[in-house]
Amino acid sequence: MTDEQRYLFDLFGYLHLKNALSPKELNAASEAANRYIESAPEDRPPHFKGSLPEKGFSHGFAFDRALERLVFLPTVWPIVLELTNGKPMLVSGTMMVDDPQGHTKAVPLHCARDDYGFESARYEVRHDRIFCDDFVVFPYLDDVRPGDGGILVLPGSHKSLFDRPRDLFSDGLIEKDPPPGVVNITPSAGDVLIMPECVTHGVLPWNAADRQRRVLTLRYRPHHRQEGPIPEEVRQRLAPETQELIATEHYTHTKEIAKLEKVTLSE
Ligand SMILES: O=C(O)CCC(=O)C(=O)O
Repeated sequence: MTDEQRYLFDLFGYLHLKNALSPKELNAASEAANRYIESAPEDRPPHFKGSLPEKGFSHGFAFDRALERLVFLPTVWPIVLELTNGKPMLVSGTMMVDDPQGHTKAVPLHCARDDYGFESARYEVRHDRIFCDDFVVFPYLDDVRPGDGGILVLPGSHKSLFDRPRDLFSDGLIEKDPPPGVVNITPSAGDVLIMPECVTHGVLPWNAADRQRRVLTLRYRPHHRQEGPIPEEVRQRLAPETQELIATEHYTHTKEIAKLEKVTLSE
């Protein structure tokens, strides 16, 4: 993690990495995402559920190697290693799709602290490094432009020591112009957004008539936490490096992939 990234992530509670995917990585991931979205559910391998107008396509990261490679994006991997203190684990990787003819609804403001208690997600700085025990990496496969809608963030809220008053910000349901203090982030295709689960965030309704918003939701935790709900048949499809990434381990363990600055899928 660079000094600039550390400063911005600590200050705002999110990091917007522009062009984090190369054009080749983006094209391959985008084509694979379309194969998933456009396929008939009965033609897919087991556990790959989801169809428009729903928003979530389960285990999106595991559908195709082009999507699986995004869990080790070279521009993001050093950040995953820092935030997990060198103990990375991927918990899940759903693909979210907002679509002009499908899911377009707002998602109310939320964060792990609001939903599960103050102790549920940690954000700490120690030895000049940031540590998070629950954070999300969002690779964007489509452009989001001002006015389209999409993700909202309350910058700085990852450090809030007070509960958010429930009636603030239209009871948390923001369907039009974000109120002062709330920011609508508009990444372009190939950008990546990273945020801890304890930053307050939500989603505006999707307004673009000519585009979907396809985003992979890669959820990471330190490897001593509980493994994610990834069924055995889905695990078996993954490359050995990704199988190691999704495994839970003891506090004292060091994964082989965690020793690498760059991870390449071997199969
Ligand atoms: O970007 C999205 O559509 C959903 C993000 C979100 O609210 C979440 O992952 O908790």
